[in-house]
Amino acid sequence: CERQDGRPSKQRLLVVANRLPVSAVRKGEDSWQLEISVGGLVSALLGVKEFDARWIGWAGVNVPDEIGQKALTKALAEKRCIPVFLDEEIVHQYYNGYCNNILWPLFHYLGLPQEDRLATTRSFQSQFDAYKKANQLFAEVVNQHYEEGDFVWCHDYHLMFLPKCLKEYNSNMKVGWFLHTPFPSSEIHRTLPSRSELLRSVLAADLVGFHTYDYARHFVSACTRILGLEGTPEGVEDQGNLTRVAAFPIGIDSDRFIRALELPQVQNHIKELKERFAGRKVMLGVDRLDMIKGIPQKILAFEKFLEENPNWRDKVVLLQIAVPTRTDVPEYQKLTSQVHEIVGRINGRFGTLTAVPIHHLDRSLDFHALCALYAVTDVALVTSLRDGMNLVSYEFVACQASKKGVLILSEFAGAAQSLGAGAILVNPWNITEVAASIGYALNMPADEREKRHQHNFMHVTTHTSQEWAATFVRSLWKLMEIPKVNLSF
Ligand code: ADQ
Repeated sequence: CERQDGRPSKQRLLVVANRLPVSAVRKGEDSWQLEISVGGLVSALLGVKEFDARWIGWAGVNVPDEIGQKALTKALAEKRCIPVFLDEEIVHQYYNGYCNNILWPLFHYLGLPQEDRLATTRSFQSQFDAYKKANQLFAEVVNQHYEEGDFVWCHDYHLMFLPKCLKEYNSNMKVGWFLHTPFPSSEIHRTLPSRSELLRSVLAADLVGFHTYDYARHFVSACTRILGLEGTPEGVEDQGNLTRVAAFPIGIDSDRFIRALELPQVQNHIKELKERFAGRKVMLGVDRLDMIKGIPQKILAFEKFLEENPNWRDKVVLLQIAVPTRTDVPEYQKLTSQVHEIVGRINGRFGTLTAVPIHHLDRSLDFHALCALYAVTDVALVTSLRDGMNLVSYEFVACQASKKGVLILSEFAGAAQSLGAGAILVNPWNITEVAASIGYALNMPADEREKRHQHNFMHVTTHTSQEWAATFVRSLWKLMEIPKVNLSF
């Protein structure tokens, strides 16, 4: 499909992320079943209609044989996806090791698990080598599929080495890189043995994006302090080249949530939930079961609230939906048992023969059930210890047009910068403060709830995922008109 001037009508976009937006299950030697996985990044990019996008990433399975690889490649092509094949050892060292055991906790200010500290220090170099090797494999696949004029958009902390690898293949390639987690203070980043190599590699991109202005500022100051480069209002200057650095706050496809509330199956769910919890206020937590989400802290704050407010004990219920992730990692298994232990203790302490104060589910909910839950909630509790943005807070607001419930939100989630004026902001480490906020939220008068909700609803429905993706790609486009500024004379 071409325009009159001979150029294709839609800009081609190669989206590169560690995981593809589908999960693959092998059904036979040469047959695969694919399921779309729904998540923040997937729904954000599905909304980008003005680009001709293809997705490059790992399918999440080990496929050692050629027959399997060919069949999977063919099946994925129908979904406009291109696989990167990684063997088990690389996945172990790159994904479980360097990405999840080192970068993820570090970028969320959590440090390394105590007992792992020395072991990780010893294996650091081999994990970083695997990380670079994996990024190189991604680059090879991108290069094979790249056509002159394509934009390449790399995502997240798994692929910080990718911009450099891509530019080594082709210095004309237009490359953007976006981080979905926080970028920590330079004082944290400088503890990484590979600190300089990672920064220099990211700087090879033309455009570098973060959720908030603070994360962008931390990145620029890490480049200044660690690499001795100059930070400018537009970005970072490295060897005569200016790399643009900016904030692009992500959003959700709010219409999808608002429309879903009208569906009969969602309405039925809502009716059932209202009957089930009649006479009680509903508080809700929806999180991946991860240390960064502050689930134990949230539950302890709820316990404190019940302790201090006996009159509320049979009038409120906390529904905590926690989808397990990284279940093979001991630290995550420990977190699961810790949460179960606290929930059991509190239910034993405050439950009656007919009702318990906390319903904790270790699983994922389907989209319709999730919308119904959001709609019947009086108070949502998002108590992340750190969170790049946090889309759950946005999803809750989108589903609250009739109820106008209250959002209690961690000041350490990126969303605090956009929903702060409508939410009650808390320090999740301070359970006394969170408990007091629960009381405040449950007793909040209708006019204050209305005002706070309107503020957040306006933001969530106007700063959508589609806007986010389109703004990032348009900014990359603009840089094509103003080629990467060469400041050396
Ligand atoms: P996550 O850490 O996964 O994302 P979040 O932004 O809250 O966090 O997105 C989670 C998504 O998974 C939401 O769409 C939510 O509905 C869904 N989800 C979570 N628990 C669920 C459950 N039990 N059942 C069903 N669905 C569930 C990372 C960063 C965030 C950043 C996003 C996008 O850590 O800070 O906001 O990427 O950039």
